Amino acid sequence: MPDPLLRVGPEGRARGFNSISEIIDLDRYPLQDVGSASVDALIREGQDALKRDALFSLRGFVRPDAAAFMAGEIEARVGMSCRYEADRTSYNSDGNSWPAGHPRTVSHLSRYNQVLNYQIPNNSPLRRLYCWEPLREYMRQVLGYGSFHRSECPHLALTSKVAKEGDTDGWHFDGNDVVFSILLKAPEEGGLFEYVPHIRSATEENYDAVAAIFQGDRDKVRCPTLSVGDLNIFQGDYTLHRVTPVKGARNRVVGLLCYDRAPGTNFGETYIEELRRQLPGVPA
Ligand SMILES: O=C(O)CCC(=O)C(=O)O
Ligand SMILES: [Fe+2]
Repeated sequence: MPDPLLRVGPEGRARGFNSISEIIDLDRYPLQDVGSASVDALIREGQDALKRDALFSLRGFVRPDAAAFMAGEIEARVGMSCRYEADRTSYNSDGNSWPAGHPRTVSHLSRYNQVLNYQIPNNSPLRRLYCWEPLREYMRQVLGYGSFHRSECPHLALTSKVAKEGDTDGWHFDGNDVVFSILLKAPEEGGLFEYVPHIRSATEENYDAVAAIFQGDRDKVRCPTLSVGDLNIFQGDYTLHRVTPVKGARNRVVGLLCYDRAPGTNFGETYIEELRRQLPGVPA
């Protein structure tokens, strides 16, 4: 029986999606033409969107058949992936203890499967996209960073979260500089990405506003309509965000691509240890 996890044809070549133009809609996003008028216009568009909305979506970035293929490749790996289920706070620990009720102590349920970087094949079109230099260079210019690197975390640089009925990602800030997400498969209902733009900054935590969100204040909560194939970029360390519970039989599958300004970054061991404890076959 053919191994569903392998996609190498008899001639030894990967089947399908071998060129970046089969994966990304380069007619709409010719990012390889660095310095061209069309890429310059796309850079300005991204900068305006980030300033205005703290989120920038490249609509239809991944071609629909490539997105469906990527989702299939990920879903074939759910059985070997980590099942994460925990109440967790929205913040990484700052080493202080905070009084009960403070936003730093409030926890939210997160539950999903996560396929880790090293479980995604080298020839996966999702990885080809992640490793495509013009995308990194384009986003570096959009963000205005002098340096901008793919994360080198063996576990978390490139991952995919699979959320089935009832799964959700609670309110949180990310622990790294920038995440791109690509919706690879949409659920029937729910599984919506919600965020509060720029609720904190490097100098202002704005705890009162965060506490209000936790108490149900919806005033500043945004819920963009995301479609399969859209690539979204947001600065998740300043933008509180979550994914609402998935409803219905179809999974939500999202690709997550991590970047940092400093080269050679890894994620903190705490989350990785939690993940590893929930990986099938890993001793406790
Ligand atoms: O699934 C998403 O759309 C966002 C996931 C997320 O926020 C995260 O993995 O940190
Ligand atoms: Fe996040």
